[in-house]
Order: sequence, then C-alpha cells, then structure tokens
Amino acid sequence: MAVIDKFLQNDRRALAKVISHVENRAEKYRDVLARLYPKSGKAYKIGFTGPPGAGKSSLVDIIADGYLKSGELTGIIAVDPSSPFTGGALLGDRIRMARLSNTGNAYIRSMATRGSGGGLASATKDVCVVLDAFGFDKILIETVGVGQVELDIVDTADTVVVILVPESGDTIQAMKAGLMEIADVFCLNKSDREGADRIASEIDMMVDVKRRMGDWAYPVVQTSALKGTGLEELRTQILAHQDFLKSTGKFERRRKRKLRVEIYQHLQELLLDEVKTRIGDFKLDEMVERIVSGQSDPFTEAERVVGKLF
Ligand SMILES: Nc1nc2c(ncn2[C@@H]2O[C@H](COP(=O)(O)OP(=O)(O)OP(=O)(O)O)[C@@H](O)[C@H]2O)c(=O)[nH]1
Ligand SMILES: [Mg+2]
Repeated sequence: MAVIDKFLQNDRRALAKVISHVENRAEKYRDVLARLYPKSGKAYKIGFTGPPGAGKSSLVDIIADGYLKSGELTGIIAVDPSSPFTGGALLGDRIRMARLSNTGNAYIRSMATRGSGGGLASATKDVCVVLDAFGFDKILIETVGVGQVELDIVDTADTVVVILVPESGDTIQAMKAGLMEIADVFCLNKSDREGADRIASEIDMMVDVKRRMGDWAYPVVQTSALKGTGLEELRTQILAHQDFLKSTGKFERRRKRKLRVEIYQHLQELLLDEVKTRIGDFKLDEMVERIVSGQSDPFTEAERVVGKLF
C-alpha cells in the first residue's frame, strides 16, 4: 500500500488518509492497523471531558500550545463536533488550527458521533494508534461527558481530566454521568465566575472518598481559560499523574489490562463476522421455525451454531 509507505516517511497527507481509512473502517483497515501497531506505544494520551460548554476546547488548545512550544508533536481528537458551542466540525478545526502555535507540529481531527454509536470508542482508539505510530508525543482527546459512549472514549486516555464549572448542580450531574469515577485530575474552569471557591471545596469533599481508596491525590485545580489563571497548575498536575503512573508501574498494568479487554473485543467482532458470513449455512429461518413451533429455543440454536463452527 503506497499510502502507508508515504505515511512512514512522515507525509502529512498520507496521515490524513490513513486516519480516514481507519475511522471509516474502510477495506482492510485491520491490516493497516496491524502494520502500524508495532510503531505505536510512545504517545501519551490525555482525555478531557465534562459538560457542554465547560471550556474543554479552550483548555485543550492552551495545554496543546504548551506542548507545541516545547517542541512536542501534538494531536487533538475532538469527538462530538455536533456541539452547539463549536458549531460544526470543520469550521471548528480551522479556527483551532489558527489558534495553535504555527509550528506545523499540531494536528487536529474531529470525529463525528452521528450514527457511529458504540463503534466510536474503538475508532477513537484506533485513530490514536495511527497518530502514535506517526510519532505524535501527545494526543489530547476531547469529548462531552454525557453518557457511556463518552466514558468509553476517554477510557482510551492515560490521564483523564474532568472539567467542571462553578454552577450549582454541576457536580451532582457529573456524578450521575459517572465522571467522578473516571477522573484523575479535576479542573474547575471558569473560576473567574462567582462561587468557584465554594464549588471547588464541594468537589474536594466528594473526591476525598476516592483519595482514601487510592494512592493518587486526585487534585482539584481551579482554572480560567479566559483570564489565563491556574493553567500552569493544570499542566503540572497532568504531568504529575503521568509520573505517578509510570513510577508505580500502574502505566504498564493499565496498558496490559486494556489490551486484554481489546483482544476480547476483537475476538467478539471477528467471531460474529465469521458467524454472519456463514449464517446462511445454518439456515436461520429454520432455526426460528423450530423455536416458534416449540421444538427448540434460542439458546440451544445458538449453541448448535457454535458447535458446528468449532
Ligand atoms: N468566563 C469564562 N468563560 C470561558 C472560560 N473558558 C471558556 N469560556 C467560554 O465558554 C464557552 C465554551 O468554551 P469551549 O472551550 O468551546 O467549551 P467546550 O467545553 O469545548 O464546549 P463544547 O465542546 O461545545 O461542549 C466559550 O464562549 C468560551 O469563551 C473561562 O475560564 N471563563
Ligand atoms: Mg469543545
């Protein structure tokens, strides 16, 4: 595949093509990933999630800018471009590219949530593998934290930053959405607004439960992307978490745990594909008839299929 060769020679256009190929699950995308996989494993992935409009994009851009300025190749994957705040993926991307340091070391990619359902998390993970293999040092993943799909997406990240704002009920909502559990670093953005201290200590109290169970400090950082405050502290805490994971061996353990899950996911997909291509051999309609007429049941029929496959 010529495009892969170009990719391996650091060709940006080839990068974009390979990402689209993988994202769209185009023909033989698994072969492409298999070829690139051995080159991956060096990038550090940071997930940013939180309610709509919390300032995720603003903070991601600022954090990315810091990495870019220190010469790191930095990729941003924005999932959920249908957001009312950013108003469309492509326009958003162009504006954001212009905002970031003009070093040519940045890469921004939006991924559509529409119609992709549960496959979005694995597509995001695979796009990370592509960026990683290309040589990106940092990959920042932005997604609105509203449901299970989003939680699965940020699970790809090594460090998860949950961004909240000083609005009453926000912390409760975040807890309901499962954000408290997945957070490594809490960021209270828009701390230029009234009530920030109060909400910060509210979060602090809730996080105490988490702190007692683990050996990480789960810091709560107050930031204002608007005023430019707290950003250095946010950078420091993200790096501290990275150091914590690496020095305690948790990084390796997490990685292996995720790989085990991933192998199972692929097995499921591949086996189901195999069953689907051969289901004709098993005469699905006859199975249904047997069940309807009381001679069999769905469990027995499924077992029969598996028995014949192996
Ligand atoms: N007052 C204040 N406004 C902020 C701050 N950070 C971001 N904003 C504003 O909040 C709005 C949303 O910011 P975004 O960075 O787009 O937020 P987001 O979380 O990425 O939004 P979605 O991706 O649409 O969910 C914009 O109008 C920002 O200018 C902040 O620290 N203080
Ligand atoms: Mg955004």
